Amino acid sequence: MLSILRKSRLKDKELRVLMLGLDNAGKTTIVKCIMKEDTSTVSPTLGFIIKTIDYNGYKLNIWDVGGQKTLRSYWRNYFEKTDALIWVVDATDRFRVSDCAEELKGLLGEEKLLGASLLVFANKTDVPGCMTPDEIREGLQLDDIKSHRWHILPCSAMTGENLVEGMDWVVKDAQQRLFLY
Ligand SMILES: Nc1nc2c(ncn2[C@@H]2O[C@H](COP(=O)(O)OP(=O)(O)O)[C@@H](O)[C@H]2O)c(=O)[nH]1
Ligand SMILES: [Mg+2]
Repeated sequence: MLSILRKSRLKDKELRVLMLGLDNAGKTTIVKCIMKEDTSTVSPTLGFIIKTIDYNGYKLNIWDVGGQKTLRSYWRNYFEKTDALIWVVDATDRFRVSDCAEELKGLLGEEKLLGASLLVFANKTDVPGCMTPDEIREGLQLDDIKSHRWHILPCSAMTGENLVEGMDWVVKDAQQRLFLY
């Protein structure tokens, strides 16, 4: 039943993308950069923002949800019908890697997210000395993930590096699943 629902939504070329990560990772800035909006005035997201991006004929409904510790318990209200989860990591934040790994692990154990593919954005790679994608891959133990298809990309919401490539992967992965069902 779920796969039929998915299929019809894919036919409509609409994808629901959930953007999550710890606070300050750069989620809102990434969305703004993709939308070609001014990225110099971003304030912490207290609730959620939905932005619709037209990408290659697909409508990506991107849900940008606040990541502060007090807000994380509300994340589950947004899980329903998620096609892709974009997990944004602040590559300069070495102190919160384990916190970040823990939160991601919790999400991947959520039943409602089982059908979603996972894109990990290692953001802020414009900052010298930040963690490499390999370090983040290790820190988040991505190689242990068996429940979801995943992909990691270094990116920057300041330069725009790899943001389009990330959306590309999300759409291609969803397309592939359409053929698998
Ligand atoms: N240098 C750098 N700073 C960034 C980047 N992305 C976001 N930031 C900054 O990180 C801070 C948090 O960004 P924000 O989008 O509010 O994070 P969110 O809490 O995940 O939505 C802001 O001061 C942004 O300007 C990036 O790619 N490079
Ligand atoms: Mg935000």
